[in-house]
Amino acid sequence: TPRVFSGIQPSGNLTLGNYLGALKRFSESQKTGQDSIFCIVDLHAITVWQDPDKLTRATRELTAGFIAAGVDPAQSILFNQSRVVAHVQLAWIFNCVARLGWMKRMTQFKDKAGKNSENVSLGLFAYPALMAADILAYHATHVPVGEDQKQHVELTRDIAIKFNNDYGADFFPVPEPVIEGAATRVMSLRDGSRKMSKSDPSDMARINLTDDADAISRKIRKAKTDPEPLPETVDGLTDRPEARNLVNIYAALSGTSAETVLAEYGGQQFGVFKPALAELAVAHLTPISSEMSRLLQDPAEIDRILARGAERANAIAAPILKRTYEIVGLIA
Ligand code: AQP
Repeated sequence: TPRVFSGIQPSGNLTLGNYLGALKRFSESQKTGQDSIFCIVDLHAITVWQDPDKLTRATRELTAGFIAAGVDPAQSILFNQSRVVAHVQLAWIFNCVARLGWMKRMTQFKDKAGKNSENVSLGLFAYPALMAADILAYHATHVPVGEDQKQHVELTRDIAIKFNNDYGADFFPVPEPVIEGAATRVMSLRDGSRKMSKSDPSDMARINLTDDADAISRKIRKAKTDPEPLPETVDGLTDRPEARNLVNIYAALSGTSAETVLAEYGGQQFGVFKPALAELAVAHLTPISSEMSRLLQDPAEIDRILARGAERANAIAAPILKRTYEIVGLIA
């Protein structure tokens, strides 16, 4: 049976990229009635040092973000990763299955480590093995993610296949990345060649889900663009990364395609398009941010939601972990 798993790190402010690439699609996949598990991956977040109080706060904020974006914790399972021990236990097994060479090819590690790779945490390097454990601990089959996570899901597939081969067991399903929609890779508002990211030092580069209407409008108005009007067709967006990004954001927010957006705005100046985009983004995002603030007024309730989610998650993962140990020959 199909089962969806996906996670988001509580590593800062949720961005429009996280919303369009992940959250919005999670609530859509839930509507199809699929069995879905959503995880706040706090153990991934600490691969880069996090202030402890901020991490706790970001975990609750992200929980509120999931719910405000439409994930129903009574239907889907919503919990924080560190609460379910199977993730780390399975990650160790996968550290022993994955090869060093596979890890060295991960572009996210190379991007995040930069030139200083001797000095980053071992956890940052091993991150994809933990991510494989997150997914496979539930025998998940579908992983909705943004484009940036595709390589990690492919590594998860390699780990599942190698484990099954190494132990002659047809045990782990080989999961599929699900990357669809108009905005699978939302780019920075300041630089069309870099993805919009929670941890970008420039706040003007991203729209945060908690931004108010003024901030959203200002960031869109100041977004980097070229001086040309919008093209009539999507072919005209080639080599215009900033224009393409804004058109894709408009398409994703309005649930249409870039073609449809250009049918309306092709030939128009950014002076016309940007205010329309700002209005659309404000209409879409401000109800989410006010619902988040409302939920955050009761942190104890958020903690109860996470605790219940973790119990349900553990009930699925614990037997899968036990069977994995037996397959490996560990006395479980
Ligand atoms: N710019 C983006 N466009 C589309 N999808 C995106 N995602 C992230 N950025 C974009 C998707 O959001 C989900 C959660 O991502 P994550 O928290 O696991 O970490 P990330 O991919 O590394 O995202 P960030 O925002 O850039 O975080 P930091 O700055 O902490 O590294 C994933 O499904 C991801 O694809």
